[in-house]
Amino acid sequence: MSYRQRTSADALAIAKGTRGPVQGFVALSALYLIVLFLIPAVLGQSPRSSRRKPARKPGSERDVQVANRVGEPYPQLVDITQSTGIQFEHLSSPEQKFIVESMSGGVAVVDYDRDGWPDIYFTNAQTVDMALHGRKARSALYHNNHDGTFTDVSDKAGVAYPCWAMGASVGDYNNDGWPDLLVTCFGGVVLYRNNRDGTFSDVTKSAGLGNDSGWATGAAFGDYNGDGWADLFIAHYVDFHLESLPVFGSRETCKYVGIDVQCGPRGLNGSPDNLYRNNGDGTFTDVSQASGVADPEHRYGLTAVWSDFDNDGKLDLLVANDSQPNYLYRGNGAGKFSDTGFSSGIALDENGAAQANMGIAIGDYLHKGRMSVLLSHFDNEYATLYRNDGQMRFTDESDSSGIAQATRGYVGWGDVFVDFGNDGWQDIFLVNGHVYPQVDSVHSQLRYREPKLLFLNERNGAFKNISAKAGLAIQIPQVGRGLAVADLFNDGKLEAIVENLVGKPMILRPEGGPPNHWISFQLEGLKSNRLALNARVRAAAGDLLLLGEVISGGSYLSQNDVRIHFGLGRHKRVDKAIIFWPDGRVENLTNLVADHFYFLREGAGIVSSKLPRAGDPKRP
Ligand SMILES: [Ca+2]
Ligand SMILES: [Ca+2]
Ligand SMILES: [Ca+2]
Ligand SMILES: [Ca+2]
Repeated sequence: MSYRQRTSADALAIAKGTRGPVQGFVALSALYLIVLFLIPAVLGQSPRSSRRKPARKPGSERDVQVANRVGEPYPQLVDITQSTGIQFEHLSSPEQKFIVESMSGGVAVVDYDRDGWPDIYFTNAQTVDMALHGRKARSALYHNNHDGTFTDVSDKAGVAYPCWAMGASVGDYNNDGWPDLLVTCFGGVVLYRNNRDGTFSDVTKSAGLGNDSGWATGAAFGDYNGDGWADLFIAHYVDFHLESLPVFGSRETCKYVGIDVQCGPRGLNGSPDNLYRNNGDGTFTDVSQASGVADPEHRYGLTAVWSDFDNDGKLDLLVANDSQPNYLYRGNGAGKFSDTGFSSGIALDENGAAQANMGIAIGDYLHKGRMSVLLSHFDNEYATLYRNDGQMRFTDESDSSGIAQATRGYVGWGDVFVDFGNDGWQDIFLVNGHVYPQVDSVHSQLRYREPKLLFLNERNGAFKNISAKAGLAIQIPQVGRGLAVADLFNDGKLEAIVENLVGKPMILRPEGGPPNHWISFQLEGLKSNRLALNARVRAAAGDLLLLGEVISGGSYLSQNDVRIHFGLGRHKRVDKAIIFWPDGRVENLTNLVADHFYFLREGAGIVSSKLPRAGDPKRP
């Protein structure tokens, strides 16, 4: 069977079609759009309270500031790392002679102490030389001090030395309301149970995850069988062993543009993936084979994201495979999956080629009520933007959107759909950095350190490269890997946290954007999994029709803020919000005032709301 051929099962699914509640809402929401044209826009000042902002050095970057489609200035992304007090540095070997030294650097946002302020966990990895000498690398958990600074609490929390760490994802596997941390490692995974007192316990073995011993990369919690307990998928990359290290430059697959480089992934054996069902008693059972996601071809898995891509109410799973076709597993809601990678159009690019798929971003960048996908790739390729056309059909819009042209020549990793300007349209942000330090010695455009890329949503399916017009910080070349976004300072602006393979991270804060409004939702499941993973919010604010989802994992080995944040442009309220809980319950909320954080509990609607930085910082 050719890669392009549909299976009969896929054809049947397409023929049957589905019309989920989200699609129905699109029609309803069109009414809001009509109403909007009848109401003159009323511009107002944001009522957000003033706060001490992290220090910002004046620069000339404002001279090249760009405007969005309605003429508003796009914010400048300012490097505030120094003012946060974060001292973390990722270790790396200068020559990167082994692929296992090139892939680490995931960053997770997790409010581990539930004070309402996002904290940050940076993973770290030793070099092969360090490992051979019995030395470990120190990962770091930074507590958010509520004043723009962070404090390293790794030792007290007990999460400084999990393993040879790659990335981290957040879930609440025991449904106690306290987020737990899953660290992926070269050599399995570590599950840290949150002890509710600022400390974590390594429960990997007692939870039944101790047999996962491969090179784990992207991990994602999601309740695929709808029993209210978050299950866990873990992608594995290369079957790699320190006892039999492939020799640098030794064969054809260890050379690049004529120079000797590290070997892999091509030429090395891949490693299968695992799905673990949550038993609801603190343990997991390996159901990889029975569920159909075991990856019998041993593709080089890097990132995984759960979402309901065809809006049929059943959770699906997207797995990005380096240099090989991606998996898009369609779930039947009862524990079985079928791979629709090829029939959906997402396994390969539009030319039928498998790319070096690294990071996954999902977002509804066209306000269609469906989650589209962005995948980051290698330097001789380009980032692929797959527009979700419904019913598990995706169209490769990389060229027509302008993304392909602007991302060629870069090695992309962490990627997100993010609305830094709060105008209600999600832009695209990618971090880059080459795999081989040796490319600096080649007389070409290739460099080990690469700048980041920022694309403005043109609201018509196209994106405009504004990387040179959003401040100097993102133009500084680095060896980027992980990327997460979060409203770190609870002021309605989204920061980006970039973890680099080499040296310090970079935290970017949007400054000088338009006085747009926003809204933030934190969800708590009752019958659904407590962290409300894969719950969705559809919000209508005037002409804006927004879709957000609570997601575990994603980007590249990273974890975004689990709160759903919407930019609202000049709209001072959300006219209507529909909450789609994972267990199928649908709740409607109306007339929500903007510039507030809303806490929603399943079945109880709004439990509380608060203004930025106002009132009791404790969660309800
Ligand atoms: Ca916190
Ligand atoms: Ca927990
Ligand atoms: Ca489950
Ligand atoms: Ca589905």
